[in-house]
Amino acid sequence: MNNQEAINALQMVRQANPLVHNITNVVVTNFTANGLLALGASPVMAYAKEEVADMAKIAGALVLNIGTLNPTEVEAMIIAGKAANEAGVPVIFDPVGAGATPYRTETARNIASAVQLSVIRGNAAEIANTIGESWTIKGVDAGEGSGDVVSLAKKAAKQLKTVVAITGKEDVVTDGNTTYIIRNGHPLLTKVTGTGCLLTSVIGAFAAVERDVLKAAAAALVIYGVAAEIAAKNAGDEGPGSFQIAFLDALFRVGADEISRYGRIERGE
Ligand code: ATP
Ligand code: TZP
Ligand code: MG
Ligand code: MG
Repeated sequence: MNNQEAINALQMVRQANPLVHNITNVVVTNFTANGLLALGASPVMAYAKEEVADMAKIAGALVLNIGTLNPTEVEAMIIAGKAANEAGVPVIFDPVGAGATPYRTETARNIASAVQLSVIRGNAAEIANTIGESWTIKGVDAGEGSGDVVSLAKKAAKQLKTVVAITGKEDVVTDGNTTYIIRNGHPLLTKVTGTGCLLTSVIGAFAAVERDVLKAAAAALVIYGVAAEIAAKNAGDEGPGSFQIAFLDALFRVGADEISRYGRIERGE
């Protein structure tokens, strides 16, 4: 995986304009739809258990996000996830806040066992808690944890048989055998709610067009991080509000030139 392959994947997203079915949280719905549109994908949010299977089957990817979970929605997520599995549609999971409450932790584990995931993306605490490791978490933000994030990601990938992306200042993505470290992004991403959730949906857009899900996830991480760096340059001094808008613009404009110049993706151990 290198910058050129990430550029190729971005071109595929923009050409194919894949439908990304999101069952996500109420905080980030609008930002997620706008971010996917800016990137070049086609978002749809559909939640009713009566329609989620039909929508998931025709989508390029299904994104499940438990940020503001409730039992009705969780039931719909599992119906959608199983339908996507049957239709060969990749399922991307964001276990928002796993570890913060027992209900969230149990739900994250239930979804990960009921549905074959293609990618799970979260902070270190969320991934750790989803696989039964302890790691402290405060609400939906990663707490202090000890331990090696690369080892945690590999362990989760093997246990859940999926690609795992753990994000933070640096991002780690692995299928349990091959690992990449991505050193892009900007601290202002931590001051805009939903930037993690949108990233999970952006991984969905890439997984819809690139069958190698490890490459798809790595491409999404590097492009997202480069877009954040561009946005910070254009509007960062103003603060999170201007950054949020500049970031949507950067997802729309980011291209081969910036990715080859600023992309920092490395093979890990
Ligand atoms: P958390 O709740 O822990 O913030 P999250 O779900 O919001 O988790 P993040 O880990 O914040 O997800 O990842 C979202 C994006 O922000 C990723 O592209 C990541 O690389 C980037 N990011 C997070 N922290 C930093 C940082 N300190 N510096 C640069 N980029 C960052
Ligand atoms: N509360 C429940 S979901 C949510 C909040 C604040 C959004 C979390 O978004 P992200 O992308 O993890 O920062
Ligand atoms: Mg964050
Ligand atoms: Mg999150």
